[in-house]
Amino acid sequence: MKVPESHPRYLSLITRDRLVDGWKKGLVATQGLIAHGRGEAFDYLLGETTTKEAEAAELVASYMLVTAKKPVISVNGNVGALVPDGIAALSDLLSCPVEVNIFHRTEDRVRRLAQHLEDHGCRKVLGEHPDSRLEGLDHARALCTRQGILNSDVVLVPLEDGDRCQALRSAGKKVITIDLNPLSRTARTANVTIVNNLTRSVPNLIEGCRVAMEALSMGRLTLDDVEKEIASFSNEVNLMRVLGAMIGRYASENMSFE
Ligand code: PTJ
Repeated sequence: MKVPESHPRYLSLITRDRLVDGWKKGLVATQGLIAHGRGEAFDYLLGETTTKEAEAAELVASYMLVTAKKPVISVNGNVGALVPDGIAALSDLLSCPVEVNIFHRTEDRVRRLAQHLEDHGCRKVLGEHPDSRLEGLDHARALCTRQGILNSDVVLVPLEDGDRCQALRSAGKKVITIDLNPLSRTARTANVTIVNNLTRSVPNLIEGCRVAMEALSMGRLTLDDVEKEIASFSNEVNLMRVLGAMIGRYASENMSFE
């Protein structure tokens, strides 16, 4: 069935189709479809929009990414299926590798995801031949590469697992995550949590990094400004505000179902 563009839930429906398509191609884990449903529920509460709290987190995340020495983008099945072009554009801008790192690991899916990312323009895709492990994890997401995640300083991990987020932090990395659930362990463990749909957030990050890089090179922004902005961001406070915004939208006396 082709979803008509006039359908009020067009965007949501084609996003589902893209994920199902990714599942049929062996990119997305079956469990990824369930995870997406949970994300959709939180997105509904957010009003399916980029909130000002998400914008604040995206700005700080962009600053962290453009000033990182060895940034890396970790990609799982859902991310690869939903935003491959965005991941390619962001990694290009940052000149950083992309590392396939999946929870429900099969070598076949890793290979398919790596090929899919390359087909969408990612120049350096790691993860097919892991040569190290993150300490403190007993599952496949521990597998990583020296060229990528192991020696990185800043890791962007959309749709992370809480325990790997903790393992990355324990290994001294700065972790940026994109997660629609502000209550998840990942959201509370990361240095910066962007509570937004990754389909909206990845384009925002590309623009945020582009603007920050240009401002830094033109001298309109200094490294000092960037460091101050990063240091003044509190993930905990931002998450509380997101929760407030979710509840406030529905608790308001002016609530309407338009
Ligand atoms: O490809 P694999 O094997 O690595 O598996 C990927 C999944 C997503 C299945 C795996 O990482 C997993 O089980 O994730 P969780 O623990 O279910 O967490 C997924 C989180 O992502 C939940 O908090 C969802 O709310 C959130 N989420 C789902 N879709 C989106 C999202 N956040 C942002 N944008 C989305 N589109």
